Amino acid sequence: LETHAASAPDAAAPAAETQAIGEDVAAIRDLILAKLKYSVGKSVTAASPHDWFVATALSVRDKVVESWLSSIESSKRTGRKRVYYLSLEFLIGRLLIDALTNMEMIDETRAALAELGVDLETLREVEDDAALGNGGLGRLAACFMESMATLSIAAYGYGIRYDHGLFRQRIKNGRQLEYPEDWLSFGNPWEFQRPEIVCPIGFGGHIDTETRPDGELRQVWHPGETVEALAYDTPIPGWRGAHINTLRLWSARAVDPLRLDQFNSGDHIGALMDRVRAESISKVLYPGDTTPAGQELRLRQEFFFASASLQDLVRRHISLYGDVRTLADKAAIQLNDTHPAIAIAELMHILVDLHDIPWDEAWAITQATFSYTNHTLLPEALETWPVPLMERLLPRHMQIIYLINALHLAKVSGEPDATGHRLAALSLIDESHGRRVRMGHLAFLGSHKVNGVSQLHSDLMKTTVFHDLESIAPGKITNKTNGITFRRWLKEANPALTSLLMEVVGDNLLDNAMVLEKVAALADDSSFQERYAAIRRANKMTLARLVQQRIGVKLNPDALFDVHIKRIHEYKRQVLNILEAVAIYEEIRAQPFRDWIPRVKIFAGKAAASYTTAKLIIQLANDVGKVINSDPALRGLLKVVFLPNYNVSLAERIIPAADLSEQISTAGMEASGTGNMKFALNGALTIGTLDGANVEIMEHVGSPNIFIFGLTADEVEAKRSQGINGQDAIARSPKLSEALESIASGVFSPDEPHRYRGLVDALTYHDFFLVTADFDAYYNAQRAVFRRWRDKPAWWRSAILNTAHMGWFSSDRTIAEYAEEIWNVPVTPPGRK
Ligand code: B1N
Repeated sequence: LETHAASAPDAAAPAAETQAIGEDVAAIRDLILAKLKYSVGKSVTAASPHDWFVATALSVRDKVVESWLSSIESSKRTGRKRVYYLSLEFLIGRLLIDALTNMEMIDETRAALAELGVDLETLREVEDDAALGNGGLGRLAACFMESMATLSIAAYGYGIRYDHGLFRQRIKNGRQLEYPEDWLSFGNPWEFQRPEIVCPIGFGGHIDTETRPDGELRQVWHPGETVEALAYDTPIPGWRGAHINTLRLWSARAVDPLRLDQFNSGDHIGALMDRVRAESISKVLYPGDTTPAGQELRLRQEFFFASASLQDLVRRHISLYGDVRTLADKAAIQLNDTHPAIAIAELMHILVDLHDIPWDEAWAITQATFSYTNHTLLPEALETWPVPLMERLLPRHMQIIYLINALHLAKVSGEPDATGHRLAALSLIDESHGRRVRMGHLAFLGSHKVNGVSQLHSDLMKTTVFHDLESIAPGKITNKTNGITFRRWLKEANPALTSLLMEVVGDNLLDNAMVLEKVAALADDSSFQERYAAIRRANKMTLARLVQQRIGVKLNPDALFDVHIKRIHEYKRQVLNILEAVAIYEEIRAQPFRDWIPRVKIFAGKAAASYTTAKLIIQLANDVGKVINSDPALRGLLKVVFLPNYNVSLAERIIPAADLSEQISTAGMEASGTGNMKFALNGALTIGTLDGANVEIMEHVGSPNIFIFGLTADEVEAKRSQGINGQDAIARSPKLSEALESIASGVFSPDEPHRYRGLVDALTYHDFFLVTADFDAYYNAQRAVFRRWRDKPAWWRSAILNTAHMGWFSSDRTIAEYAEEIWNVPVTPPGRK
């Protein structure tokens, strides 16, 4: 008896826990069944996987909503300062696994579904990606939303609820075809329509001048056209579900659903014209902007969501605090690039025209409220709008911009170095090719802080586009190196690796990523290396199955998986990688029995529909793959695959299976990169240039554990100033000239031998991205990769050290820096609430 009593607490504890989990599982199972029946309207026997997905999503959503309402209530009660993240893009991906993970319900839900004979992995796959973004900028916004919730910041994301997200890519005969994406066709279980939250958005019209009771003049804008912005809210749970924020996306609709008189008089289509025109604003992500109509639609999108968001947050502020003049104390607005920069003029319009705040005071409030993140220095991506278009679409905002500019230029024109050249560089209006409004300048002037997204990029901002503005506002530019959420990019994408790491560092890994450093001590431990390598092997098997299913190519899971996945762009230099593949192909054919390392080159990525060269690069990758993959002389030693329709979900599959991460942009051109961080965290070694955040990744993982090659940003600038002809570099490199020659002569395009003539000519005579200049350095870096790969303990040591030293790249760290240095809001780390 005594023995029994003494041992009882130990023995009883796990039993009680198991029982609690058992109860949870039963409760979750019953809730899913109730959702299936009463919300989906299906019986167990008739339910499709999609029905089960909706029932499961609704059941976890109940828990999310519970916590969401208390988060909102608590922010209200405590009078906390709110952060508003304005972004034209949120590249969210799927939400089921994310919500289950952050609500810490995943194991119980998997078990509950298993009791019902349903596999959670199947449900995961039927969810459509929310692809409301193009690439890194939109994915960053999604990672930031998750980290802001995790750190209990009272934050709102504001954007557009596009009916159609990023196009679906199909590859036909090696060529990219674009199809509309239709993520809402089966409904969206995560969102709540808010029919009561509707903001009128004006366009065009005219301005009257009125005299106020106090004798001052007031400008009154009478828009010629009004559309409505309708709110849809999606709750965003942070890690452990302790705090939940709102992503509010606006959908456009006409004030009147149709012109009834016109309809009844027989003009059924004409009666709907206004509606079609209004709704086109939130129809598609990134409407083609090669035509004036396309450009105008893009500007309408930008103003539509900026104005709706500003009206909404000002209304909230006034209802809570009664006085718009305290806005900056209670609200921080972050502009995700210049796409929402018109919000600066909109806030001035609200303060000055609608609330009678004197101009100078309004400008001080505006600057104290806004901050701006720049994401690119590429001249073609710096937004400018033709003055005539702005005057027609937003006449009052154009007036405001002119006044901001006049006061700004008046301030600097008194300075001794105020030459015409300098004033032209500082002006909000670019006069060099037709008069255009520089949105970057507007965002800079209207903000108290401006940041770049990696140290190198922030430094370059000061010497290039913002050189002159920085000189009149020293210290305004700061750096906030990007980060990624480890909940999605470690735990959800690579659960096996996460479990292994937690065995070492403890189960607070996702609360404080810096504990990963503890893993470094095991980098040389052979049994740890074996377990780490076995997880990679399993992930590669899974990916190989997916590749076989999707494109019918069989991959050897023991080959080195060399992965290049991102948007297709000349500066990202997919061509450099393809050229190396061609060079290796020629070598293996020439010397088939050297001890080649089996290798798979994996490409994925979308090209903008109007970007002809990028589409040709996709075709080249596919053409090269077709020839290489079917050449028996290679005996499977080299494969080149292009996986269609790259998106967040595909990235979650590919990254945990990668051995080598390609980050090979021309130095100085990739602002940061965030894919680079996802790979290194999951233990792929990077082959890369000293560009963007690669520089900081090298500093963290250690230069022996990353393969850096090529010209630096300074060298790129120097080289370009001497000319960008590639002939010398080609002449010096037999491997490069041979590879270019075979591509140009049609070895990979026998059906159209001259298909790549133009591409090769451009590299030869006008190589702006310095592919030819960097080729030999890249080729040699790839040989260094092979040497490491042959030495397996050395390879796994480097891989483990990459994982161990990537904690700093958590978006929790990035967001904590924004909170402290830009927003002035407190953060509460998870795990100690
Ligand atoms: O933003 C990412 C960075 O990691 C990437 O290096 C950077 O290229 C990317 C116009 C953009 N910069 N600019 C854009 C997106 C859409 C658009 O219409 C520009 N995207 C980036 C996150 O900082």
